[in-house]
Amino acid sequence: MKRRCIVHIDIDAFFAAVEELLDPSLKGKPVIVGGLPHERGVASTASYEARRYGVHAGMPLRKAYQLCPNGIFVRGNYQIYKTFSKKFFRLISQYTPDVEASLDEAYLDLTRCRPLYCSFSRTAREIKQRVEKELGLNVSVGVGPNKILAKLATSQAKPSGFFEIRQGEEEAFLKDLGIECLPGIGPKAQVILRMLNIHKIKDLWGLPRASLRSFFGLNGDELYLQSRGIDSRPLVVASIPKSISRETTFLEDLWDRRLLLAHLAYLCDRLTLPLRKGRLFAHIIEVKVRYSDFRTEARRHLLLTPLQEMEKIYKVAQELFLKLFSSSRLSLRLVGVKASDLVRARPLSLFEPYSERSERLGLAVDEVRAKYGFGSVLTVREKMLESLYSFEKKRGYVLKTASLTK
Ligand code: DCP
Ligand code: CA
Repeated sequence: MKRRCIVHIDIDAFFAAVEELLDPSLKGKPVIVGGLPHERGVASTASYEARRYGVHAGMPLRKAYQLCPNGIFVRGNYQIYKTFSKKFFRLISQYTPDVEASLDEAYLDLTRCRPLYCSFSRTAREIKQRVEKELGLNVSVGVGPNKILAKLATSQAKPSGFFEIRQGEEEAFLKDLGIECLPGIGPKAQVILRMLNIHKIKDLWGLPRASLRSFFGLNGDELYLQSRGIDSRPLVVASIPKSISRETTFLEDLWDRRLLLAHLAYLCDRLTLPLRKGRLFAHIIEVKVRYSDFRTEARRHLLLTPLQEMEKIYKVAQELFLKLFSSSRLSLRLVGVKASDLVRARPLSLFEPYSERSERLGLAVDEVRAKYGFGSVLTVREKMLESLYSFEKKRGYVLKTASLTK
């Protein structure tokens, strides 16, 4: 099988590093996040300076205070950490669609993107530099042919370093690492193995697979492979939703075509927000209406080139809507729009000139809205809703039943 290129990237002392970024006077000091010294509870993390005193995540705050009375204790703010985490994910996702991420660490599989990069090492280093520059946080990066080796490489790189395991170096890298480095070895397994005089990974190589299985059951098999740096697990990539839809029931049945289209435009606008966020494009746009007699009808359009842009999706939706609306003499109770058959990347069209303009426009609008609220950028058509709904700068128009389904 072709050697894979997995990059593992982990933010150093994440919560503490964010606190230092927010308050630079904390830089270089022992920072402990999770609560004040006299409070119940445990430390979420500690800066590397505080770790020198023996403080670590999960330690009761009182104990942390005993070890490090000069420490700066902060309660922390999860919402802020989450914002950094999202930015982190966005940035690294630019390098490959194959990303498995949790709060402050991620695996990137660059294998499929080989044609894009002349050197995986150089790209991995570039990712590290960009994250550090754009987030303002130090990260450690490990590169290897699978998840376990990449992660072990990162632990060698900590803090703030870069470590790559090249082809043929696996054995030399593993042999002198302590057995506690392997994720499959918890405290209990450590006790058993140490009794057998097994302390380093190379000591494990002498044990037959059957013995490991007799000690640890199925985990024994796992250990056998892990200790040899063998790991064929694929990345667990965030799944793509089946569809995203937005619909609303009107305050009272509506007949005015211009107002109906204003609703439709607004729903399309709300719909494209999660599309851009998830870097998704829709192959199918569907419009649904419910007439005043409660009959519901829908029409869909299959697109050859999947769409993400608000103006283009609205155009399709408007056409579908008008077909439904003009075929009935009834007023409407509800209108909705749905995007489905979602894909992560848009194939380039042979017949249209390639342009990122409209995508960039969408992202720019998102940025303004992130700063000034959803209602800060609206089209003239959407603004017609002013006559019906209350308006909040942060959320935009407050529809009666702005339902959200994914
Ligand atoms: N965390 C927590 N409780 C724990 C462990 C971690 O709340 N018991 C939070 C705080 C950490 C964040 O998760 O900042 C990331 O966890 P890590 O294990 O990656 O630890 P750090 O990023 O703090 O340090 P480092 O990765 O440099 O060792
Ligand atoms: Ca971390």
